[in-house]
Amino acid sequence: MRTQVAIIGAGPSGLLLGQLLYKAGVDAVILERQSGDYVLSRIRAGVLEQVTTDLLDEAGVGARMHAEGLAHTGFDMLFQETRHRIDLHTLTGGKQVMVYGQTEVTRDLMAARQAAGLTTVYEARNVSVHDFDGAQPYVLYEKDGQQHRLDCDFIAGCDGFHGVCRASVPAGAITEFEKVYPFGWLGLLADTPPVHHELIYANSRRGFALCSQRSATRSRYYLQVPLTDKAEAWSDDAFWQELRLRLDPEAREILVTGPSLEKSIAPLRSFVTEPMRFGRMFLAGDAAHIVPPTGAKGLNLAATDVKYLSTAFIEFYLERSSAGIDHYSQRCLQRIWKGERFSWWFTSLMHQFPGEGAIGYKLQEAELAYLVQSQAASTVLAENYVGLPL
Ligand code: RFL
Ligand code: PHB
Repeated sequence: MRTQVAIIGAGPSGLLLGQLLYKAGVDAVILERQSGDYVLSRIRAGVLEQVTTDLLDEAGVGARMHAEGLAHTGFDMLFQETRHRIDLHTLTGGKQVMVYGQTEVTRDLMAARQAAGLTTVYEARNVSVHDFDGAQPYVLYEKDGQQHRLDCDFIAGCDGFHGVCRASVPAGAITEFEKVYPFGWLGLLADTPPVHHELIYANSRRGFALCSQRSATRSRYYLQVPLTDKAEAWSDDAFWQELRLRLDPEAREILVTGPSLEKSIAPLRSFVTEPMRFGRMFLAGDAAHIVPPTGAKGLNLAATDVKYLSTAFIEFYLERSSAGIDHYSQRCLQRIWKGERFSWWFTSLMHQFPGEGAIGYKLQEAELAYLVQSQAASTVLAENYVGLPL
């Protein structure tokens, strides 16, 4: 088989890239290790920046998001048992975010790809990437016990943090920057009405908590937990009880609990790869960088990588220009480091760090008080949360 762009990974990065290329008439094949159902079963991001919603519109997959997504013009910061609203709309001159689950974004992209009759090979095993430092790269994979070869002009590594593309780059050609946080997030999804119509980010002395949502009847909650905890060891009752203890009296009172649909623990990490281009192979999304989820930036950074990468490929094929390709890594990394900085800062402010002790809380509480009292400080938070301009 031959294609122009071989995309490894059918998460949101790979699917969005495939859709944008298809719209421009560039041919791509996607190889995905898992089944489509498995990809849809992973519960992840919930908050989309306008840059991302614009891109989904450009890809022609925004209709259901506009119909079912929830536009949010603010969120609450909770500390010392009191909530303070960050008015995104006022602080940023009219911007907002969209609460629409990554699962739904993925579902919409999968449906569009299927409707267009484009090739996605699910359950492609032992994918390996070859000769990307030369002019004729290719990909090998197994499907149903048979080996296949996919020849291409370019390889797009959209295969997430544990993918094969970054791992195939020779050690001397890549620099990795990493920070692993000493805790994880235990997430719970439930068909219960959200405790509040907007998100609540809570700094409690018991640890961070986040009240998010997927719709008016589906909630998503997170608790900071030690890395040694196992999701199976957390009963639903234990989760709800701990969440209540981290909320303010009003939220504690009105929180509606119910059986969990999903419960899982995600470790928190800051990670960046430089560069993001290796000859004819390009990394995009979680394959190249990870942020702790506190700032809701992961999927949004992935979407902007894909915007730059699709533009670069389209310029290459339609205008015979390699300028976009040559600048891809640098353009992405400028934006990524700003997202990394914000996510690290917001994580540091909102979580309890083992060993920090009483002075740790006191300093956080002073910064939080300043943040909600100073319009300048609130504006910095709001501006980063809604997303920096491209
Ligand atoms: P993905 O989603 O990991 O997809 C990669 C795909 O590649 C496949 N793959 C392979 N395929 C073939 N061969 C191989 N060798 C392969 N190895 C891997 C995988 O099966 C998979 O299907 O990466 P992508 O597409 O770059 O998307 C990135 C996002 O998933 C991620 O950044 C976000 O989920 C992060 N994130 C959030 N981002 C936001 O913008 N807003 C949020 O509110 C937000 N909340 C979150 C989050 C991530 C979380 N977790 C679980 C880490 C909340 C959480 C809890
Ligand atoms: C989510 O709804 O999953 C979510 C929302 C905001 C975040 C992280 C995750 O910062």
